[in-house]
Amino acid sequence: MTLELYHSNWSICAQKVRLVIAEKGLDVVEHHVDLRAREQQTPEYLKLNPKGYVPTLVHDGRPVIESALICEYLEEVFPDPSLSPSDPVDRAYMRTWTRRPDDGLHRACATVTNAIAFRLQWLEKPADEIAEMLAATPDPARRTWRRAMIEKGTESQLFVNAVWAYESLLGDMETALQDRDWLAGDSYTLADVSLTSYLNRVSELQFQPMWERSRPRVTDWFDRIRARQNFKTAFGNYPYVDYAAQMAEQGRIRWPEVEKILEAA
Ligand SMILES: N[C@@H](CCC(=O)N[C@@H](CS)C(=O)NCC(=O)O)C(=O)O
Repeated sequence: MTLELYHSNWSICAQKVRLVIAEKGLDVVEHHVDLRAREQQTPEYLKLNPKGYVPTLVHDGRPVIESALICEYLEEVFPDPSLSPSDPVDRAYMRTWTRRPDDGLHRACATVTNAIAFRLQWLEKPADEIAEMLAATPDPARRTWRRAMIEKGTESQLFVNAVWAYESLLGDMETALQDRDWLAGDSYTLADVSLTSYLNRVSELQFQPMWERSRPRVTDWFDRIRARQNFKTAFGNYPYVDYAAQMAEQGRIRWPEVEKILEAA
């Protein structure tokens, strides 16, 4: 049996899958995909993942794509230790959390990250390189989003919407955690796995006041999440020091804008 993971250290979706791999103690052969060198767009990689994204899991030669589905797949094939409730209704409830990234949270996360920090990496490049990258983005919605990130950054309405999406998520989490330790019940499940990297990203941007000021349950949840061994493995063993420093520096500069957006919510 061979498990292979195509991933990148700083990819939110790859972090999610690494949490499951670490929790279940699985051995994987790793392939690091350099997203900045656009290795995800090579014909060989597109054969595995036609969307040109990381992560991709390959199990005995057969690819599984989409991080939420990869997590469910690993849960199904390697059920110990369990990361889902035994009751079907509880499992359905768990999935209301695991689908949240695909319901808009992932785009919100990419928006805050790019509008604040990663756009600066593009702005250092010559205009014709930016134009070439945009022209090579076939999906017009994605192309428009990329252009807005680079040209407008936090001035874009997309940034405002992304901050509100986070605010709404954190409110829902605080409510859910009123009467239980973990998002989908008394044990740690894929619901908790699914949201970890999304909160971690905004904490990399130094936006923890979004929960530390007024959401004690989320604060406690995130402290317990970070104390887990799988978090230390899935994040700690895969550093991205330069990007983390850029996110922290730029996030601190932009925090007053975020506060204004939150006041207007
Ligand atoms: N829905 C996909 C999203 C994957 C995704 O957006 N991956 C990003 C990194 S977190 C990526 O590979 N980006 C490369 C690109 O946009 O070219 C999943 O959950 O796996």
